[in-house]
Formats: sequence, structure tokens, C-alpha cells
Amino acid sequence: MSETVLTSRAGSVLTITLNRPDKLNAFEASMHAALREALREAEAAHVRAVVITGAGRGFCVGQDLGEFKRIPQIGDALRERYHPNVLAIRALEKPVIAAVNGPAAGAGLSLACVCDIRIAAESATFVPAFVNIGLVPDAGGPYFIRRLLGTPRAFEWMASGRRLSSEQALEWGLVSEVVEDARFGERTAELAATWAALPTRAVAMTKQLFDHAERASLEDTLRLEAELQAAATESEDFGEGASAFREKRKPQFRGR
Ligand code: LHQ
Repeated sequence: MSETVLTSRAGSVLTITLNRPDKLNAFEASMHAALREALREAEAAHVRAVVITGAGRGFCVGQDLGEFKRIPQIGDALRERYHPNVLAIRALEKPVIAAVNGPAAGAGLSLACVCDIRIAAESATFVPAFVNIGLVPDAGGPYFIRRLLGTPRAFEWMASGRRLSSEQALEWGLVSEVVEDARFGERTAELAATWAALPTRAVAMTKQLFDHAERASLEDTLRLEAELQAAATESEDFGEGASAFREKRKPQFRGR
């Protein structure tokens, strides 16, 4: 694994750390393949929750602007480098938590918004950045930021490029929680462990249902809901959940 992306595991939680701290973890070519490899590692059955975070004081500030001029075809760079990881995060059958420890800008902001859950350190900032250099949002941002905020707010923010504080991000529902910087690592680990203890297949199928509902009719959503509920009832975790309810005890889910 390239050292621009690190992975570490604690119990059932895999943490993926973007690791170019002197550039606030801006994306350069090799990082995409390394992130793809880390996301493959996350597919293992023993991984039940994934955290994506940044090394040092940044989360990720998007495309490395130093490398930008050496990219011959921007469209191809998006299609070949960025898009596969957007799709891999959505296809991952477990919750993916963006632990936004510092500035999230451009495609780094998009990356946070592609994830299932966002938690922010108090000092984190959210910067659309694209328009500030005459570009349009990319790397999944238009889809996921609009989905999170609704069109009027998403458009006003993305097209004006202004920096959002963690407090404003919480107020807007862009993040679910803001934590003081000193406690951020500890709280992220605690939150990830909570997600990892849930019935992973039910969480994954909920993710699938919600993604599907974005672009499907009511009839199609009802069809998929019935199909996935039938699959959920066959999971070991459903057996455990139902038994634990009857026996008035806390369920011990195993993610299968
Ligand atoms: C950086 C970067 C950076 C390199 C900070 N690159 N070094 C486009 C085209 C192609 C394909 C795919 O996608 C895209 C989409 C994009 O992602 S376009 C948007 C690219 N990102 C930006 O435009 C963000 C630019 N950065 C900033 O506006 C600021 O750095 C923010 C507001 C994020 C943080 O500000 P500060 O906390 O004040 O930090 P800083 O500006 O002092 O940055 C620290 C260092 O990181 C600094 O290097 P230095 O050697 O001077 O210490 C920056 O040059 C470097 N850095 N962003 N994207």
C-alpha cells in the first residue's frame, strides 16, 4: 500500500487515513489507487465500519493544484481516478464515516459528502473551493451535496464558494456531530465502534435502499424494500435481534 493512504484496524473498524499532511491531504495521482486498495481492504467480512480521515491538520483539500497542470485530460482524470472511488464507497456494504478533522475543500468536500455519516472536529472547515478557481463541483459533490442540503441551499453554497464553519455545518445537517478538537480521535473511535456493533447487513441494505430511492419510483422502491426485507429476515442478526427482544436482553450482532 502506498504511504499516501494508510489503513489501520481496531476491532471491526477499519480507519483509512489520507496521508499528505503538508498538502492538507490534497489528491495526487497515486492516492486514488491507494484509496481504492484501502476500500478493497474494507470489503473483508471482519470489517463492519469504515472511517475516512486525514493526517495532520487537514481532512482533504481536493485536487492537488500543483499537479493540476500536468493532467492532460481533466474529464478522463475524473472518470478514471475519482469516480471509481465514489462508486466503491457507495457499493461498500458497511457504514462509511467521514471524520472531518480539518479543512475539507473541493473534491475533498465531495469525498466527505459521498460517505454515509459525517462527524467534524470543531476546527474543521468546509470549502466548496471549485468556483473560487472557476470550476464546477465534481467527484460526486453535485449529487451528494444537493441530496444532503436540498437544491436551493446547495446551489447557493456551491456557487458562492464561501467557507462554512463546523458549527454552521452542524446547523445545516451537513455533519451529525461536532466535537472539540482534543476529543475528536476518541469520539470518532467510539462512534465507529457503535456503528460496527450494529447488524451490518441491515445497515448495508438500508444504505442500498436509500441510494436506490433517490432515482427510483415509489413502486420500484416498494419492490426493493420487500426483496431486501426478505433477505434481512434470513440473516443471523435478525434471529439474534428477535431472540434478544423476547428474552429482554441486549442483542449481540455479528454482522451476518
Ligand atoms: C494545497 C492545496 C491544494 C495543493 C492547500 N493543492 N496544495 C479539479 C480538477 C481535476 C480533477 C478533479 O477534481 C477537481 C476538483 C477540485 O478538487 S478543485 C479544488 C481544489 N482545491 C482547492 O482549490 C483548495 C485550495 N486550498 C484552499 O483554498 C485553502 O488551502 C484552504 C481553505 C482549504 C485551507 O486554508 P488554510 O487552512 O489557510 O491552509 P493553507 O492555504 O495555508 O494551505 C496549507 C498548505 O497546503 C499550503 O502549502 P504551503 O507549502 O504554502 O504550506 C497550501 O498551498 C497547500 N494546499 N490546498 N488543493
